[in-house]
Amino acid sequence: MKKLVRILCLVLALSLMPLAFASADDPVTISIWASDRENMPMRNGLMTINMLQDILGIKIDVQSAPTESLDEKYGLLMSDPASIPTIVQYKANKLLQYKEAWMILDDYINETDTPNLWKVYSDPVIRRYVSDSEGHIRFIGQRTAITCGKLWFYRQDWLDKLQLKAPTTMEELYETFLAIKQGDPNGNGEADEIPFSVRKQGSNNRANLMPFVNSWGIEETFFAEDDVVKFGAVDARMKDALAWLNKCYEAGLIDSEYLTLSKQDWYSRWTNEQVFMSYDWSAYIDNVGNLFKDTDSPVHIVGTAPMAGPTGIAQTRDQLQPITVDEDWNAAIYVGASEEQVKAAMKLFDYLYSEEGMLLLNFGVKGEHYDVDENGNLYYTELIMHNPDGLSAQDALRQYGIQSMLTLLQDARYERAFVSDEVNRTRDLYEQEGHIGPAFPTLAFTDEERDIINEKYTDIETYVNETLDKFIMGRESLDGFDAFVEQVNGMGLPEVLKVYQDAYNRYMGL
Ligand SMILES: [Ca+2]
Repeated sequence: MKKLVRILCLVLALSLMPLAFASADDPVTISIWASDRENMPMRNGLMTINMLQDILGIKIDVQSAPTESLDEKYGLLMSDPASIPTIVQYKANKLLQYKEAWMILDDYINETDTPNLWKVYSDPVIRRYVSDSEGHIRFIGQRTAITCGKLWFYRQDWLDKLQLKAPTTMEELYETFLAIKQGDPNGNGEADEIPFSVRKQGSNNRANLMPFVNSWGIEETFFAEDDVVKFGAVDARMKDALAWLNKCYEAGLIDSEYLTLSKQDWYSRWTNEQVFMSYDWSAYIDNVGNLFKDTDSPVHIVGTAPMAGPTGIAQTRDQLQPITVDEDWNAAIYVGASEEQVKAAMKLFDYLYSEEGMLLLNFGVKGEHYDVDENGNLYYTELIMHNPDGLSAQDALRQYGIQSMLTLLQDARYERAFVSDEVNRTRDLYEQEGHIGPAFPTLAFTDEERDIINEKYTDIETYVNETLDKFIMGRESLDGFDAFVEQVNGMGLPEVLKVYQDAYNRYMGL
């Protein structure tokens, strides 16, 4: 009994202490739900997370969500309001599906309190990317430094060996693929070359194959042409593009496993001297080249501009937008967060957008992970570029949480310092010579519009996904293309397009 009284007295004493005491000594805790990838960790204990806590005087608790079935995990999280942390980082459209769950940030982003965010989001074009259908800012975006993300690259040494000219059109590319297939550039006497091989990527496994259709002036799904929203899969031009893909597939010029190939298996095809060309993130020009580092292969990987289609269009459209809305880095603040937590979260975001924050998250600590040369250029130290534990430069950075999931603002200097001259040359070529086509914006829908999309488009998407692969692989003849279009229209595509058009008009202010 005596003991209980003592405890009660202690509790009473604590409760009578002034509140200021608690806030001065106990930092605010903010929790962050975020995608945690094996090669891109977002976890408690990362160097960057620890440093941010010290610098900002807040406590950060990362709730790591391994990327396997991330959509389901996100759905579960959102179905239980008690479990939603201060900050949720995810794709823009997924965040906007639950827009009422997020604080409206319009007033929190201003010149006085968050000057670094203000610099970016006072621009109405940038603001659009992070706004809901009523124009309210609902999250902070992943700002991209360089818009050329993915590109085509091939083995120049094989072109040289077979005395082939660099192809510049889709038809020439087909001829080049054939010559590679028949010319035995790896010299083993077998036609085992795979002229075009890609690894499966993301939720759409075709993602590294389909950008070829951009040369026909279309995209796989939604795109706008003269401000009219269209659906690429049912466009007449898609039939021609699919005919090209099917022609290549049937002749064994495109990897028959393009839907399922893992990164490791794709790498093996390269080191087995089978692959001529691919399409992937620009850094893969270097990653693939590095696979041959300790071999005597004469491999010489170079980037190439997109091939021109029938009307001369030589573009890729799946490039990075100023805010990469379809990646997992966009951050929203839960409406259930306390005022103190909201302030701490905004302080964190503003810091991530500052010069100092950019350097920490893109480069790490000066003298340790990076340094500055006499011309003021930043470069990574040996610890990163030639990591003593044998890690790639990217993995070396990411083990510290540098360039990891909390990076809300990428730095062009990072992008340039990290890659070879060949990658920089190719990216410049894409950006400066008009090879990056218009990207379709991520639109914000009203609840009613979203209902129509959920009701109609989910089935359309599944059907189109399956059928496009059947056409490419020749399991279904392209003679059936018109019937396919009719089927998709019957499933409600016109209603979905109307919704997209309305949302697009709002977005563009038309
Ligand atoms: Ca061969």
